[in-house]
Amino acid sequence: MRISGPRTGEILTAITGRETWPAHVQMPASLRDRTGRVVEKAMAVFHPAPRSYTGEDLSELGCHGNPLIVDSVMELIRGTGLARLAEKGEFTRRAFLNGKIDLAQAEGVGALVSAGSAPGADMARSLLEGGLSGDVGALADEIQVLLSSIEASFILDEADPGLDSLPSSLDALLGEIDGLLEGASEASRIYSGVVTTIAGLPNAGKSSLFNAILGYPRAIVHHEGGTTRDILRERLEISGVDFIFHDTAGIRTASSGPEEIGIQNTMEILKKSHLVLYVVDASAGFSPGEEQWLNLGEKTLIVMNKADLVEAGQGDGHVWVSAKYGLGIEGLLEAMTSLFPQDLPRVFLERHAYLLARAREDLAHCLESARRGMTPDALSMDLGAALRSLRDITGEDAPADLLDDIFSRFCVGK
Ligand SMILES: Nc1nc2c(ncn2[C@@H]2O[C@H](COP(=O)(O)OP(=O)(O)O)[C@@H](O)[C@H]2O)c(=O)[nH]1
Ligand SMILES: [Mg+2]
Repeated sequence: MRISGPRTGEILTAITGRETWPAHVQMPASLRDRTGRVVEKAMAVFHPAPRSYTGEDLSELGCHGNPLIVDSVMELIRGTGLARLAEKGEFTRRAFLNGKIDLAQAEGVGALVSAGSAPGADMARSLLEGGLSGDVGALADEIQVLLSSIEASFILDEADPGLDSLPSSLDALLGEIDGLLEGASEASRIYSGVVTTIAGLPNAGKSSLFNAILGYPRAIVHHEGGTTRDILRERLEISGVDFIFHDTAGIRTASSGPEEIGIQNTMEILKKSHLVLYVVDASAGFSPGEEQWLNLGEKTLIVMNKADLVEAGQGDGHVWVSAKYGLGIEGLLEAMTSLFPQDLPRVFLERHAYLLARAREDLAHCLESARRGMTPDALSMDLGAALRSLRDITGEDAPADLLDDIFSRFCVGK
């Protein structure tokens, strides 16, 4: 557990009896209550300001993980009357307010804690280490240079506003932002895990495909329609992307009882899906009216199953497999992973993507205005707006309610 704030040293002394603490050195410490009883033998380290996570005096106590012991140590600290429980994200918020990290990096801390996949954790770590902040800072600096030369020309008539080279500079900036935004929406899926639903008519072979992908018989397969009613869920990492597979009840309208409820559940999960594997029995082909079930998720791959029973269609844009005989599964997995970027993008949080897109809009508007020969005044307004959006990413002058919103999603102790 961590203690931070100007009175950290006093608290440490009160609970350990030790008067002086060497900086950044871990020491064994007996934590005692007021009667002198040892509550816990802990390891303690004192980080004096400013070389600490929060930038203030900070101490870390390592104690045994048993919640009973943790509670009694917390009680001991609270009993000094010098401390209170931290709010959600308060350590990181203080680190931000004391200039140890910028807002994007602070968001990286939160993202790291709640990442739903291994690549998600990698993206969060890069954010925390300042990857995006560096890119955004460089963009902002470039815009600031353009803006400064235009603004200088307002004051000094002879100063060159640099309008000749402005369009090419703006072009380059737009390209850089496009590069950052590339794959951003897929990245947010990769971060949390790709919600993938296997859907199709009864008996298309959905459960067989689910089993073939997982590599073991997870779901019951039966020649009778309506076998699968509950949604089965399994996570599998394929080429660095976490897919969360759902095997569902076959969709058909003429159904009742538990099967009908199963189908309602299927519709719900379909609408929440990032990827739908829509399975068709190739020996039967598409049924009339089946198109309405396609494209309910964000992306859809049509999987023609039972390829062993028919001549495979060539170049029809569908993926052909035989789930029963495990044929074509590799190709399907490749088709799935190719829908997601292989190099992890820098931008995976909505707020960053939104602000970058806004900056892009202002720069594009500026470029158009420059080409139409608009006044430097109009150009500087666009550049100023773009700059503000970029500065919002790293949180310069961030309003308190934005900080509340961001840090309230953290857990206590971060
Ligand atoms: N010939 C053939 N039969 C298959 C294939 N995949 C599934 N089946 C059969 O189709 C029937 C329905 O399969 P199932 O996976 O339960 O379909 P679901 O209702 O869509 O989940 C079962 O009898 C399976 O053995 C395949 O690739 N080839
Ligand atoms: Mg099934």
